[in-house]
Amino acid sequence: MQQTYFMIKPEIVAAGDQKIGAILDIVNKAGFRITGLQLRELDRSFVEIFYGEHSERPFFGELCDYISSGPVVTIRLQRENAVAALRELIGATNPQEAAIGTIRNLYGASLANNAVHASANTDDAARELELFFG
Ligand code: FUP
Repeated sequence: MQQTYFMIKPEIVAAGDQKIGAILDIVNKAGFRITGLQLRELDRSFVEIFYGEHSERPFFGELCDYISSGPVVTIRLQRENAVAALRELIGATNPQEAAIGTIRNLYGASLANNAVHASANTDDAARELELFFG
């Protein structure tokens, strides 16, 4: 059974519990089991490590400011083929390009505020799970 890292971003948490519940329901109905979950505020320096692969990109500063701007929900998920299945369930990075019914299509506001994060591949999943869950 594979594990992956999933995160609900600050604007969704700030909007209230209903959206968190709705997103977790989608994930649950897709056959994922939640094996770890925390509501956390992330230090900017921690976010810089998490998004380290983007450190040279022009949006890096705003991305780190945003993710450290308020509480996020950090989640460990388990399922067969979890990494690829969760990426499909969340949809494209830009909500305007995300397939109908995906989480980013339903809850994402913009490229910068795209509701959720999911590990991009199995190496990232291992690194991100270690970072958040040890
Ligand atoms: P994803 O793996 O789908 O989360 O996408 P990326 O790793 O490419 O990007 C990480 C985050 O950076 C995205 F969730 C949103 C943000 N981003 C921007 O704000 N501007 C961009 O041009 C690209 C990404």
